[in-house]
Amino acid sequence: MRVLLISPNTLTVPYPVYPIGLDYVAGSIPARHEVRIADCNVLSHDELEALLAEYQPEVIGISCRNIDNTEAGDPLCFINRYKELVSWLRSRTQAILVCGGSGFNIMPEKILPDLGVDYGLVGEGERFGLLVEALEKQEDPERDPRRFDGLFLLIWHPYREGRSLGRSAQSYLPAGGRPLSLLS
Ligand code: B12
Repeated sequence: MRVLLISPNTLTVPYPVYPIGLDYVAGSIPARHEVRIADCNVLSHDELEALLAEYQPEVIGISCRNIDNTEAGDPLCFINRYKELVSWLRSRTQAILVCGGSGFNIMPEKILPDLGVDYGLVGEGERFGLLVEALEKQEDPERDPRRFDGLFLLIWHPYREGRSLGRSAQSYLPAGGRPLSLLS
């Protein structure tokens, strides 16, 4: 499959950071898939648009590293920017959208439905490759969620084509995992 991993983080305080988490996610994807990383620190909006048109990704992973800047004196929240990115991507691609990252992990049960992505992977992204393989085979990850569980949880909210399929988002608690309230 053609996979695009996007780091939308452009925060420059205290300095721009390399999206190293996406390297780990990329490394989990078997080599026969094609993977590209788009770091918005160095890629303009127009360049991202051109990349989408040329590459035609089938799966897009979005890294939500920061949900806010944790600055009491000058607070910034980035959730709306992620939402805008998701709707912009939806208007330009049919790709399956997957969210993850350290900011996302803080409250995935809130962020996932708010963004309206197709899947959210909670915890380490090294299981992303399993999800890509399942999607390629058109398997429904919901049928055997234990395959994707490590120490953490996999949750998803099956939105397609901008609409909810009417199913509730699911969460699964493997042994040793932390509890997460089910989405409604
Ligand atoms: C090191 C660090 C820093 C360093 C970064 C140094 C550098 N050159 O990279 C410094 C001190 C500069 C820093 C600054 C900031 N940080 Co900081 N930082 C961290 C820390 C401790 C580790 C980050 C890291 O590198 N992890 C290692 C990588 C490999 O892991 P990862 O990115 O999490 O990626 C994994 C998963 O998240 C997941 N994943 C990631 N992306 C994706 C995408 C998909 C699709 C999927 C499926 C999975 C996935 O898979 C990856 C592999 O397992 C985390 C806390 C933590 N323990 O995670 C905070 C943390 C990321 N920082 C945070 C914050 C807020 C900031 C600042 C805004 C603080 C500030 N006001 O200055 C700035 C922002 C900087 C910027 N420009 O963006 C918050 C973000 C959460 C939030 N509140 O929004 C965290 C989580 C701390 C916290 N608990 O509040 N930070």
